[in-house]
Amino acid sequence: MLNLVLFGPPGAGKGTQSQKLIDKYQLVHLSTGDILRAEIAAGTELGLEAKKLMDQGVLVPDEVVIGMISNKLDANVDAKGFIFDGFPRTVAQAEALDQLLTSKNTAISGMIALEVENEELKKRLLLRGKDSGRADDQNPEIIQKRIDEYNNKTAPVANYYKGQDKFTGVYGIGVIEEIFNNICTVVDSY
Ligand code: B4P
Repeated sequence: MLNLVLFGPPGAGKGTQSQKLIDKYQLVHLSTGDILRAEIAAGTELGLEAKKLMDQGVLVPDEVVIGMISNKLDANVDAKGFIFDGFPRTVAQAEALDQLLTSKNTAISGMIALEVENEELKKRLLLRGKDSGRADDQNPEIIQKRIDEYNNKTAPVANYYKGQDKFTGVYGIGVIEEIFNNICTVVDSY
């Protein structure tokens, strides 16, 4: 199985590149951000709780997102592989993901980290905020909070995969197609 973790700060291009990877490698896309937004749209209790946190730019509790991923893995037993987009975002989530995959006799093939400087991230998110309707993309202070959450809680996840010799960084500024080709070179080496 091909199981990819697509990693990077908010606005690095994870969602953008995931769509292209799904088409090329026929993987199931698991974006915790998308799953949470679907819960919000459906007005579930989980969605209402998540919305309060997401609108402030802070992470949703680990047990909530780990439970969501576990359900999605169970619902896709015949998948050729998965793209984990925006997950794991804490070391606890990374450990839980390893356990879930081990119980299914599979493992992460590798983490690909999109590397983009802060100023570019802010520019992209504010631009998307103009027509996405996403509250967390419209306010520079909330965007900064998301970047701070990333630096404090999520960046250490890279070391977790470096420790397993599964980490590769890819420069994430430039033409989307060229970044995609660089990612594919890494994927094809697994
Ligand atoms: P996410 O939905 O994961 O959102 P994100 O970090 O903003 O990244 P996204 O994938 O959407 O953006 P992309 O980089 O593709 O998370 C939102 C919130 O949900 C979090 O703040 C948190 O509260 C919660 N959450 C989600 N997962 C969680 C977890 N595991 N644990 C706890 N909480 C969790 O793209 C950004 C923009 O850049 C786009 O407009 C795109 O068009 C543009 N872009 C992409 N590539 C470009 C390029 N090369 N050049 C120019 N622009 C580009």
